[in-house]
Parts: sequence; structure tokens; C-alpha cells
Amino acid sequence: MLTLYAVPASLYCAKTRIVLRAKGLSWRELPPPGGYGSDEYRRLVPSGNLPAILHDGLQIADSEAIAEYLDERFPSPPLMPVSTADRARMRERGRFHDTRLEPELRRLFPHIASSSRHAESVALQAGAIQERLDQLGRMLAAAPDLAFGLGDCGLPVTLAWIDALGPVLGLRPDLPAPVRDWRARIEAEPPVAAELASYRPVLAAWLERAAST
Ligand SMILES: N[C@@H](CCC(=O)N[C@@H](CS)C(=O)NCC(=O)O)C(=O)O
Repeated sequence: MLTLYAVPASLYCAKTRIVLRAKGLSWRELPPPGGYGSDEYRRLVPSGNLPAILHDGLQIADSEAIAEYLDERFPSPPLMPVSTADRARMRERGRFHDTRLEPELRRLFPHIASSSRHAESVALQAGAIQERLDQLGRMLAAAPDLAFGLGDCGLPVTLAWIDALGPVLGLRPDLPAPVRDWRARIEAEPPVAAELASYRPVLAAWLERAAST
């Protein structure tokens, strides 16, 4: 049985659950031993990052490394396209999420608590997120026909965060048409739909608690 070390509201843990669901795998989910950020967990996973998996004695952290491992270890159904060019585009999409869009969202986290919110910084960050969404739109428009794959697993979770943060921080992002079209298609994929259905309420409850501090 595969073990996933995760916490329920973590964005990258939700991304990993989408991959696990897409592969039709069963897993047991455990909180990090010793707690989030603990020395005990760092002894197991040197970076201390979530998610991490334990499978067949192999311990791996980082959602993208996990996703690629699962795709190679469990080849059916494949989550990478066949052609070299499409595989590169799929990786580009996933890396764009992990290194460009999501880090801009994360810069809003210190402002979720009403006690530490800074309206001017939130407005600046909203602009940075919009710029990334516009870039994503151009990237998706260049490869509109890629079937659902590894590069699509993080983006729906970050978009769910952007939706949920909207009312809390007054964000009004304008999703470019290619992002809206891609989103409608990808959110209808059963692994994405199933994860979002269970993740959105968890995220909403977490945000409500965090915003009230
Ligand atoms: N690039 C990493 C990012 C994972 C990440 O940032 N995880 C957060 C939880 S959502 C975390 O572990 N933060 C605590 C830390 O980095 O020590 C991945 O894709 O797994």
C-alpha cells in the first residue's frame, strides 16, 4: 500500500491526490510523523516538504518528482503524451504552475489573517497573479489539444485557491479565454472533479479559520 504524507488543506498534496486518482491507485494518507515542520519528519524527508510518498521502500518528496515516479511505475493510463514536443509542452505547463503561478499565489498567504493583512501588498500581488494568468493563457493557446496529463494536475488546485481567496482578499482575477476553456475541460476529468469536490470544502473551512485570526 502506498503511503502519502499530507495535510488536508495543502495545495501540493491535493495535486498529488489528483495524480493518484488518475492512476486509479489506493493509498493511505498520514500526517507527517511528529507534525508539520518537525525534526522527526525531517529525519524521514530531509526537505521537510509535503507531500511525500513511501512506496516499495522508496521515499520521495516533491509533487512533480512523485508525479513522474507514479507515471513511470504505473504506466496505465499514461499521463504524458507520446510525442517529444507534446511531452515538453506538458512538462512546461507543470513547471509553469510550480515555479511561476503558484509562488505568486503563495505570496498572499501572509495576508490571509485579517490581523496581518496589508491592502496595498495584496493589490500588488493580485497584479502579479493576473500577469501569470495571462501568460498561462498564451501558453495554453499554443497547445490547446493536449490530453489531460501530469502538467494539468496542479493548476486546478491553484485556481480553486484563487476562487476561494477572492472574497477574503477582494481578488477579481480575469481568467483569459484559453484558461477558461482549458479549465472547463480539465475540471470535468473524473480525477480532477473528485479531488476538487472533496478539497474545496476543506480549503473553505481552513481559510475561514485562518482569515479570522
Ligand atoms: N515544490 C514542492 C512544494 C511543496 C510545498 O511547498 N509544500 C508545502 C505544503 S503545501 C510545504 O511543505 N511547506 C513547508 C516547507 O516547505 O517546509 C512540491 O511540488 O512538492
